[in-house]
Amino acid sequence: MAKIPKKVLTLAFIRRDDQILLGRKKRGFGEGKWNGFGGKVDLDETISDAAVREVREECGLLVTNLKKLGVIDFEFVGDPVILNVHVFSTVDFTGNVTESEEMSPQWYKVHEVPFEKMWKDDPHWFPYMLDNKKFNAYFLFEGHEKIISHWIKEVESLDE
Ligand code: 8OG
Repeated sequence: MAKIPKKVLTLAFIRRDDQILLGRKKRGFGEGKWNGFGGKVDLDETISDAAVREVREECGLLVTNLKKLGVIDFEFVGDPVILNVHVFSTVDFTGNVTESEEMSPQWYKVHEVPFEKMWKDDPHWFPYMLDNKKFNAYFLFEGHEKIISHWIKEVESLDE
């Protein structure tokens, strides 16, 4: 049987008191949507190294103590590639929040996260992430705005 190609991506969230740092994506995949910070893992780096690098590139902060909280697979009807997104969170960072070519960052109160301007799946798994609960999830999209099926479950541990 043919192997399903997976594209490994990072997605990191930074917390401060009752706030979470989100960025409005200025270009490319998910343009206009608010999200955490992340992107593709390079061949020569670990997933968590990629997560640190992407945060620095996209909002200027140097993060440490990233905790992996979730792994989500996204499938799109008609596309053989599965997006395998590794979700991290941390409260530890140094530096100043700066806008980048890719992201316009802004702190939001955790109960004021703008789900109406985010990916449709986010309201399903944000509660786990915001509660620091580990989870696995799967979403099947038709286009970029419609979820056809999904599952989500809390887990004891996640593979590194
Ligand atoms: O390199 P690029 O910016 O294209 O990477 C895509 C980023 O978007 C990466 O951080 C993973 C993240 N991402 C998806 N799908 C979804 C989604 O449905 N919800 C959220 N919150 N993030 C997503 O690729």
